[in-house]
Amino acid sequence: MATTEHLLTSVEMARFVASGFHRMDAVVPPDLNERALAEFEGPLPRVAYGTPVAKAFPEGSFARALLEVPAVAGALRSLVGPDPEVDHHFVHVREPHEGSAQPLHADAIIDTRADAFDVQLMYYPHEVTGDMGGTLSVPGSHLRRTNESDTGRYQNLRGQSRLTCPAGTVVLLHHGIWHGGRRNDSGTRRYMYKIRFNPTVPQVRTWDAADLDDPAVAAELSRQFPWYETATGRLEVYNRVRLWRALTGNAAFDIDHWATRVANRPGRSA
Ligand SMILES: O=C(O)CCC(=O)C(=O)O
Repeated sequence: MATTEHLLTSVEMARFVASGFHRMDAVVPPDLNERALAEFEGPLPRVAYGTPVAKAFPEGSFARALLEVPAVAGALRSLVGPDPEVDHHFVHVREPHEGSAQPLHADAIIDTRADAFDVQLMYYPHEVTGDMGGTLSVPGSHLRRTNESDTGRYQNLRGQSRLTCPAGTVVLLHHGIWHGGRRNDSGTRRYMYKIRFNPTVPQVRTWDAADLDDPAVAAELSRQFPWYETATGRLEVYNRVRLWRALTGNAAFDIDHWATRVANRPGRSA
């Protein structure tokens, strides 16, 4: 897959670590979007959990073509590394005037990994307007580990984002982000194709790390989101530092002493 020219920078990776998503508007060309809409009318090919991408999506298949869009290939490789496995894939449909929304959730059980994550690709083959049930997500929620729909009773968090986008938009998300399909009040079916990827290599410097020492990296990792209260947001900065240490292989990285302070246990080795 053509990736080298489209790898994310360290600043973009840090933005992902802080926000939990990387959005690419209209990166998929119109002919592939049309093909997608036709494909989504039928059943998707069955993919067993943990199938390598090349086997899950053979040459010539729609999904392979989607993953070979250069911007998608580069961003995916930056986030999950080379040769990921497909966990599962699914077409999520919000029916016209369906009358209800999905509760806010994360896609799986509590996941305590601090040094690895899965990536979820969400692809929208047509324009999604404000009344079409765009996916709701909460930026910066991905490292606040929850169990499935334990967050389902939360309504309208400050800073939440209800996606509207042009056709051909792809969003790559950390598996832990709180999200949910919204109510479709329009007369048009809304499609979203999701693929979850599992890494098969350590996710260490898998992007273009030439700008690793750019001060904008720490600025991104320090970013606050509106649903945090000041003190609550500190936990997210700490969680990001732990993930950034793992992603860069730099066990000394810190912001405002948060990770150093809580690891300080003089005279104890384990
Ligand atoms: O339909 C959507 O926008 C989101 C659906 C989804 O991601 C889910 O059910 O986990």
